[in-house]
Amino acid sequence: MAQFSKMPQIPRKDELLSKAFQRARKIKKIIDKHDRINSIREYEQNKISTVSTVISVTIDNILLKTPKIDTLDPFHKHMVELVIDADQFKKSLAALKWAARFNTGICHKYRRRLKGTPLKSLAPVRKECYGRVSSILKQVKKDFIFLEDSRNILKKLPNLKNLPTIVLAGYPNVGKSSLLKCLTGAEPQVQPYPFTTKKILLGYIDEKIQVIDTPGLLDRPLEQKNKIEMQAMLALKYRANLILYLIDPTETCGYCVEQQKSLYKDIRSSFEETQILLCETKYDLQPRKKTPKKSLTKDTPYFLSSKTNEGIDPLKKRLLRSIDWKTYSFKPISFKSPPGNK
Ligand SMILES: Nc1nc2c(ncn2[C@@H]2O[C@H](COP(=O)(O)OP(=O)(O)OP(=O)(O)O)[C@@H](O)[C@H]2O)c(=O)[nH]1
Ligand SMILES: [Mg+2]
Repeated sequence: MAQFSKMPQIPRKDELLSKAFQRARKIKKIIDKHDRINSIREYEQNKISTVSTVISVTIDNILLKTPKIDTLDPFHKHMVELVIDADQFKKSLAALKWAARFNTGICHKYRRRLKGTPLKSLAPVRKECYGRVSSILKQVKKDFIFLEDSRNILKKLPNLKNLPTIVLAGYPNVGKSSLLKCLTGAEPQVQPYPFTTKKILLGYIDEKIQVIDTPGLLDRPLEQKNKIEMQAMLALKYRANLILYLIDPTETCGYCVEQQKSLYKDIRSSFEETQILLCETKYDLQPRKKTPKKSLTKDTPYFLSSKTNEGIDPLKKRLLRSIDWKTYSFKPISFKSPPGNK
């Protein structure tokens, strides 16, 4: 997701500490022969300042470049909540903020303490400060790890464009990803088993239409849908200007037509406002008869084959012709008999 791709890599707490201590080690020890104690004092104070600065700059940069989940648009916000523990994410950011502030305060205190410290105790006092800094970061060790793990998940979320958008939906294994490939040239993973697609994938028709391929849905209530299916539901709810509902009449997907029709009915009633086109997939596997092919439902479908490309170009042309650039959506696409792709 674009918003999270700018989030900087989150170091482990030990990485951050060694970076800070290493930077401090590089400070040159310049001793003024006439004022030995003060020059050493200044040297130790500089070391503390450097450690404090490295830690607070690193953490401030993380806080600045991490998007606020609550200000994301509803689709992205829900997607984030689906893939990571958003509450923990906020708590971990707050913990880092606390650590940075506390750390600055401690370092400030020790720098002042050095002012009244005798020569032989200067280095030990500075080391004591290092110990305090380490123990503060130790308290947020898990937060560094959690944030980095989350960043790695969030940066993989898709970058959606602001284009008229079609969402492909249907049971697992019905041919959604194959259709995405045919329509857009995208290279999704296609496998002969269900639940191949585990996250939403994108492709573009002539750079004018965005097509979202979703994980397979099962015909079951929303509360029972798993996190992978929920990504498909979010795409349908928030991003679909048009839904292509795919039915596999050959049942080679492993699900019977009745189940697929029942999900179709569900999707129609859940997304009443959205235009839905029915597509029957794997047309190459269907027995050819001389009489026009009969539809499985009362709605007239497009008959498509991603293997032989039958029906793909007419569908593409129809979609491109139907773009309504005023609303960034699609004009109503009506089917006139006889059913087919002409
Ligand atoms: N013969 C034939 N096979 C197809 C066609 N479309 C897809 N398939 C096959 O059906 C299987 C599933 O295809 P996918 O495109 O991965 O299906 P999917 O709906 O994306 O599946 P999930 O991601 O698991 O939900 C693969 O073995 C494809 O090769 C088609 O038009 N004709
Ligand atoms: Mg797929």
